[in-house]
Amino acid sequence: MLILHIANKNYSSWSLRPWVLLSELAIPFEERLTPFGGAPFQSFSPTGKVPCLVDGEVVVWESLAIAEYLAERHAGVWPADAAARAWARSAAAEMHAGFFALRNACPMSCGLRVRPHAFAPALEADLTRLDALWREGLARFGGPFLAGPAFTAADAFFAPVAFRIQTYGLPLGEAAAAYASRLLALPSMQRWQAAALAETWRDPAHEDETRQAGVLLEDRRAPAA
Ligand SMILES: N[C@@H](CCC(=O)N[C@@H](CS)C(=O)NCC(=O)O)C(=O)O
Repeated sequence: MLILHIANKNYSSWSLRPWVLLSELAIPFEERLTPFGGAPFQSFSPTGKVPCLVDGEVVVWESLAIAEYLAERHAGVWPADAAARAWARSAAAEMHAGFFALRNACPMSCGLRVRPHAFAPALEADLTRLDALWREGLARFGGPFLAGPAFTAADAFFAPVAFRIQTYGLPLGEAAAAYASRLLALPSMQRWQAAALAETWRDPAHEDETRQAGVLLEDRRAPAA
Protein backbone atom coordinates (compact mmCIF):
# COMPACT_ATOMS: atom_id res chain seq x y z
CA MET A 1 0.00 0.00 0.00
CA LEU A 2 1.28 3.46 -0.90
CA ILE A 3 1.88 5.74 2.08
CA LEU A 4 1.55 9.50 1.55
CA HIS A 5 3.08 11.72 4.21
CA ILE A 6 1.40 15.11 4.43
CA ALA A 7 1.08 18.00 6.88
CA ASN A 8 -1.88 20.08 8.14
CA LYS A 9 -4.67 20.14 5.59
CA ASN A 10 -5.45 23.75 6.43
CA TYR A 11 -2.00 25.01 5.42
CA SER A 12 -0.10 22.44 3.37
CA SER A 13 -0.62 23.32 -0.27
CA TRP A 14 2.15 21.00 -1.49
CA SER A 15 0.59 18.07 0.37
CA LEU A 16 -2.74 18.68 -1.33
CA ARG A 17 -1.36 18.09 -4.84
CA PRO A 18 -0.60 14.33 -4.65
CA TRP A 19 -3.38 13.78 -2.12
CA VAL A 20 -6.09 15.10 -4.46
CA LEU A 21 -4.51 13.30 -7.43
CA LEU A 22 -4.52 9.94 -5.63
CA SER A 23 -8.03 10.59 -4.35
CA GLU A 24 -9.55 11.67 -7.68
CA LEU A 25 -7.93 8.74 -9.54
CA ALA A 26 -9.12 6.33 -6.80
CA ILE A 27 -5.60 4.98 -6.27
CA PRO A 28 -5.55 3.32 -2.84
CA PHE A 29 -3.17 4.97 -0.35
CA GLU A 30 -2.68 5.43 3.34
CA GLU A 31 -2.46 9.02 4.55
CA ARG A 32 0.02 9.87 7.33
CA LEU A 33 -0.44 13.39 8.61
CA THR A 34 2.28 14.96 10.74
CA PRO A 35 1.32 18.45 11.90
CA PHE A 36 3.80 21.35 11.63
CA GLY A 37 5.66 21.58 14.92
CA GLY A 38 5.13 17.88 15.63
CA ALA A 39 7.58 15.07 14.83
CA PRO A 40 10.36 16.24 12.50
CA PHE A 41 9.58 15.56 8.84
CA GLN A 42 13.21 14.39 8.51
CA SER A 43 12.13 11.13 10.18
CA PHE A 44 10.39 10.08 6.93
CA SER A 45 11.39 12.61 4.23
CA PRO A 46 14.92 13.12 2.86
CA THR A 47 14.35 16.87 2.45
CA GLY A 48 12.45 17.27 5.70
CA LYS A 49 9.49 18.40 3.61
CA VAL A 50 6.08 17.05 2.68
CA PRO A 51 4.62 15.53 0.61
CA CYS A 52 6.63 12.35 0.60
CA LEU A 53 5.41 9.09 -0.93
CA VAL A 54 6.61 5.72 0.35
CA ASP A 55 6.06 2.58 -1.73
CA GLY A 56 7.73 -0.27 0.14
CA GLU A 57 11.47 0.41 -0.15
CA VAL A 58 10.96 3.29 -2.58
CA VAL A 59 10.79 6.85 -1.23
CA VAL A 60 9.69 9.65 -3.56
CA TRP A 61 9.84 13.33 -2.54
CA GLU A 62 8.88 16.49 -4.47
CA SER A 63 5.28 16.64 -5.65
CA LEU A 64 6.19 16.63 -9.35
CA ALA A 65 8.35 13.51 -8.92
CA ILE A 66 5.48 11.86 -7.03
CA ALA A 67 3.13 12.59 -9.95
CA GLU A 68 5.60 11.05 -12.41
CA TYR A 69 6.12 7.99 -10.18
CA LEU A 70 2.35 7.48 -10.10
CA ALA A 71 2.11 8.03 -13.88
CA GLU A 72 4.45 5.08 -14.45
CA ARG A 73 2.03 2.82 -12.59
CA HIS A 74 -1.46 4.19 -13.13
CA ALA A 75 -3.39 5.39 -16.17
CA GLY A 76 -4.94 8.83 -16.07
CA VAL A 77 -2.29 10.80 -14.19
CA TRP A 78 -1.60 12.66 -17.46
CA PRO A 79 -3.96 12.92 -20.47
CA ALA A 80 -3.80 10.09 -23.04
CA ASP A 81 -3.60 12.55 -25.97
CA ALA A 82 0.03 13.56 -26.62
CA ALA A 83 -0.67 17.25 -27.20
CA ALA A 84 -2.87 17.50 -24.12
CA ARG A 85 -0.24 15.59 -22.14
CA ALA A 86 2.53 17.99 -23.18
CA TRP A 87 0.35 20.96 -22.27
CA ALA A 88 -0.66 19.42 -18.90
CA ARG A 89 2.97 18.66 -18.01
CA SER A 90 4.02 22.20 -18.95
CA ALA A 91 1.22 23.74 -16.87
CA ALA A 92 2.01 21.59 -13.83
CA ALA A 93 5.74 22.37 -14.13
CA GLU A 94 4.97 26.08 -14.47
CA MET A 95 2.98 25.92 -11.23
CA HIS A 96 5.68 23.88 -9.52
CA ALA A 97 8.41 26.36 -10.45
CA GLY A 98 6.55 29.66 -10.55
CA PHE A 99 3.65 31.81 -9.38
CA PHE A 100 5.86 32.99 -6.51
CA ALA A 101 3.94 36.22 -5.89
CA LEU A 102 0.63 34.36 -5.66
CA ARG A 103 2.12 31.76 -3.33
CA ASN A 104 3.84 34.34 -1.11
CA ALA A 105 1.11 36.97 -1.00
CA CYS A 106 -1.75 34.49 -0.57
CA PRO A 107 -0.62 31.56 1.59
CA MET A 108 -3.08 28.67 1.73
CA SER A 109 -5.28 28.59 4.82
CA CYS A 110 -8.47 26.81 3.80
CA GLY A 111 -10.56 27.90 6.76
CA LEU A 112 -9.90 31.64 6.56
CA ARG A 113 -11.49 34.45 4.58
CA VAL A 114 -9.08 37.36 4.15
CA ARG A 115 -9.22 40.73 2.38
CA PRO A 116 -5.75 41.24 0.86
CA HIS A 117 -3.94 44.43 1.97
CA ALA A 118 -2.86 45.13 -1.60
CA PHE A 119 -2.61 43.69 -5.08
CA ALA A 120 1.06 44.27 -5.83
CA PRO A 121 2.04 44.33 -9.52
CA ALA A 122 3.73 40.91 -9.21
CA LEU A 123 0.52 39.40 -7.80
CA GLU A 124 -1.54 41.05 -10.56
CA ALA A 125 0.89 39.58 -13.12
CA ASP A 126 0.55 36.08 -11.64
CA LEU A 127 -3.26 36.35 -11.69
CA THR A 128 -3.21 37.55 -15.30
CA ARG A 129 -1.02 34.61 -16.30
CA LEU A 130 -3.14 32.16 -14.29
CA ASP A 131 -6.30 33.41 -15.98
CA ALA A 132 -4.76 33.12 -19.45
CA LEU A 133 -3.34 29.64 -18.78
CA TRP A 134 -6.60 28.25 -17.41
CA ARG A 135 -8.64 29.87 -20.21
CA GLU A 136 -6.30 28.40 -22.81
CA GLY A 137 -6.47 24.86 -21.42
CA LEU A 138 -10.23 24.91 -20.98
CA ALA A 139 -10.84 26.31 -24.49
CA ARG A 140 -8.27 24.14 -26.27
CA PHE A 141 -9.13 20.78 -24.68
CA GLY A 142 -12.86 21.42 -24.13
CA GLY A 143 -12.99 21.19 -20.30
CA PRO A 144 -14.39 20.73 -17.77
CA PHE A 145 -10.83 20.11 -16.52
CA LEU A 146 -7.69 21.91 -17.62
CA ALA A 147 -6.50 19.36 -20.17
CA GLY A 148 -9.82 17.84 -21.20
CA PRO A 149 -12.68 15.75 -19.86
CA ALA A 150 -10.81 14.03 -17.01
CA PHE A 151 -9.08 15.28 -13.86
CA THR A 152 -5.30 14.94 -14.28
CA ALA A 153 -2.14 16.01 -12.47
CA ALA A 154 -2.43 19.45 -14.10
CA ASP A 155 -5.63 20.02 -12.09
CA ALA A 156 -4.02 18.57 -8.96
CA PHE A 157 -1.19 21.10 -9.19
CA PHE A 158 -3.65 23.99 -9.30
CA ALA A 159 -5.98 22.63 -6.61
CA PRO A 160 -4.33 24.74 -3.86
CA VAL A 161 -4.87 27.84 -6.01
CA ALA A 162 -8.63 27.19 -5.86
CA PHE A 163 -8.46 27.38 -2.04
CA ARG A 164 -6.39 30.59 -2.29
CA ILE A 165 -8.99 32.12 -4.63
CA GLN A 166 -11.70 31.23 -2.12
CA THR A 167 -9.80 32.55 0.91
CA TYR A 168 -8.66 35.87 -0.61
CA GLY A 169 -11.53 36.47 -3.06
CA LEU A 170 -9.04 36.74 -5.92
CA PRO A 171 -10.50 38.26 -9.11
CA LEU A 172 -10.46 36.09 -12.26
CA GLY A 173 -12.36 36.01 -15.53
CA GLU A 174 -15.58 34.03 -15.87
CA ALA A 175 -14.11 30.80 -17.29
CA ALA A 176 -11.25 30.67 -14.78
CA ALA A 177 -13.53 31.49 -11.84
CA ALA A 178 -15.96 28.74 -12.89
CA TYR A 179 -13.08 26.27 -13.15
CA ALA A 180 -11.91 27.18 -9.62
CA SER A 181 -15.45 26.59 -8.35
CA ARG A 182 -15.50 23.19 -10.11
CA LEU A 183 -12.28 22.20 -8.36
CA LEU A 184 -13.64 23.30 -4.98
CA ALA A 185 -16.81 21.24 -5.54
CA LEU A 186 -14.94 17.98 -6.20
CA PRO A 187 -15.74 15.37 -3.53
CA SER A 188 -12.06 14.98 -2.64
CA MET A 189 -11.61 18.76 -2.28
CA GLN A 190 -14.70 18.89 -0.07
CA ARG A 191 -13.27 16.10 2.10
CA TRP A 192 -9.91 17.89 2.36
CA GLN A 193 -11.64 21.15 3.31
CA ALA A 194 -13.84 19.49 5.94
CA ALA A 195 -10.77 17.90 7.53
CA ALA A 196 -8.89 21.22 7.36
CA LEU A 197 -11.76 23.02 9.12
CA ALA A 198 -11.82 20.36 11.85
CA GLU A 199 -8.12 20.80 12.66
CA THR A 200 -7.39 22.41 16.01
CA TRP A 201 -3.64 22.88 15.44
CA ARG A 202 -2.30 26.38 14.84
CA ASP A 203 1.18 26.84 13.40
CA PRO A 204 2.53 30.27 14.42
CA ALA A 205 4.58 30.77 11.23
CA HIS A 206 1.63 30.04 8.95
CA GLU A 207 -0.71 32.15 11.11
CA ASP A 208 1.76 35.07 10.81
CA GLU A 209 1.90 34.71 7.03
CA THR A 210 -1.88 35.03 6.66
CA ARG A 211 -1.98 37.92 9.15
CA GLN A 212 0.52 39.77 6.96
CA ALA A 213 -1.47 38.98 3.81
CA GLY A 214 -4.55 40.98 4.72
CA VAL A 215 -7.45 41.68 7.04
CA LEU A 216 -9.04 38.61 8.57
CA LEU A 217 -12.75 38.58 7.72
CA GLU A 218 -13.70 35.14 9.00
CA ASP A 219 -12.12 32.07 10.61
CA ARG A 220 -14.25 28.98 9.91
CA ARG A 221 -11.92 26.53 11.66
CA ALA A 222 -12.65 24.58 14.82
CA PRO A 223 -11.34 26.48 17.86
CA ALA A 224 -7.61 26.09 18.52
CA ALA A 225 -6.62 23.34 20.93
N1 LIG B 1 8.89 21.59 -3.93
C1 LIG B 1 8.40 20.77 -2.85
C2 LIG B 1 7.88 21.70 -1.77
C3 LIG B 1 7.58 20.99 -0.47
C4 LIG B 1 7.33 21.97 0.67
O1 LIG B 1 7.85 23.09 0.71
N2 LIG B 1 6.54 21.50 1.65
C5 LIG B 1 6.28 22.28 2.85
C6 LIG B 1 4.87 22.05 3.35
S1 LIG B 1 3.62 22.69 2.31
C7 LIG B 1 7.16 21.76 3.96
O2 LIG B 1 7.32 20.57 4.12
N3 LIG B 1 7.71 22.65 4.78
C8 LIG B 1 8.47 22.26 5.90
C9 LIG B 1 9.75 22.98 6.00
O3 LIG B 1 10.09 23.74 5.07
O4 LIG B 1 10.44 22.79 7.03
C10 LIG B 1 7.35 19.78 -3.40
O5 LIG B 1 6.93 19.98 -4.54
O6 LIG B 1 6.99 18.79 -2.75
